[in-house]
Amino acid sequence: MFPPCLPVYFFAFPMNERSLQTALAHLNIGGLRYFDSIGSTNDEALAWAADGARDFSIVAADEQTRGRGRLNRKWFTPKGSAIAMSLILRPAADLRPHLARTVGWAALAIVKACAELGLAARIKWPNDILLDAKKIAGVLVEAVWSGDDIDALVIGVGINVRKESVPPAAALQFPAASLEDALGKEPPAREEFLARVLDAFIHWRARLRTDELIQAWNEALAFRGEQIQIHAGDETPSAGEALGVETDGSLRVRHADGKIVLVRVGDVSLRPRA
Ligand code: BT5
Repeated sequence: MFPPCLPVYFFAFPMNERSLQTALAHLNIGGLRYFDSIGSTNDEALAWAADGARDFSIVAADEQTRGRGRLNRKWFTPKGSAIAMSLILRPAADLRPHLARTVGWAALAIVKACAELGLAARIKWPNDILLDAKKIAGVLVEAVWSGDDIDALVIGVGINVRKESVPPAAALQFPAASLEDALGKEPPAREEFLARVLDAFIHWRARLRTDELIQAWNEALAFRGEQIQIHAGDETPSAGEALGVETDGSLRVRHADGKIVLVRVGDVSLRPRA
């Protein structure tokens, strides 16, 4: 009887350190730090990584008070409703030439976990995960450097699970939703979904160097073959057709004059063109 009862256990109790440990027990994680409330799990993970955290160590929190997106944009993680997780990786030498693919790897892990719930998620290049054209998750990759070498990577993942996690529209540049919205019913417990995401991280880690990863990234790419606007920092937005992802994770775009450019993973964001 025990295994069939497990999801009921998860539904009946809010996430806490114990329930998270139980959900992740089958994974070979390096370590786990759980917080009821924290500023940013990425900040904690960066400090822990600099202090010697082992590969595949995890920082997770029920609530973030200073959650960050790229360029220090605010990321909302209200308590009791979302996943805020940072994964620490110590990339082996054979993965180092492929680290530009990290954001795609993380996005594909979330896409796979959504597919297991019957949801077809799309990746708004480079770091947003969409369901029904609304953002349900974001990824923030940061590095700990040792001289010119990357010592550790911190992959921050924020996922809106319950409706209450979705910020007010006025705070957003792009529409947002939650797994609960997309499913139209009670979503899985957060620790259960996080375990699926981490399983999927392991699945794709073994394939980080392969063409299969780039192919899957292209298949999940939102706005492929469509006209998009590219916003890079303060520069005037440029426009073009999104052609696909290159082997180094950059986006191939065809401008109106036929010129093809590669947009590198950086502080850029995409919007569909009205
Ligand atoms: C991201 O940045 O999408 C990366 C978000 C990463 C968050 C995780 S949570 C765990 C870890 N700890 C952290 O402190 N961060 C990571 P970006 O592409 O820059 O998008 C940021 C924008 O998304 C904001 O400016 C808002 O418009 C929007 N946004 C904020 N919170 C949101 C939410 N909960 N759902 C959907 N959109 C949101």
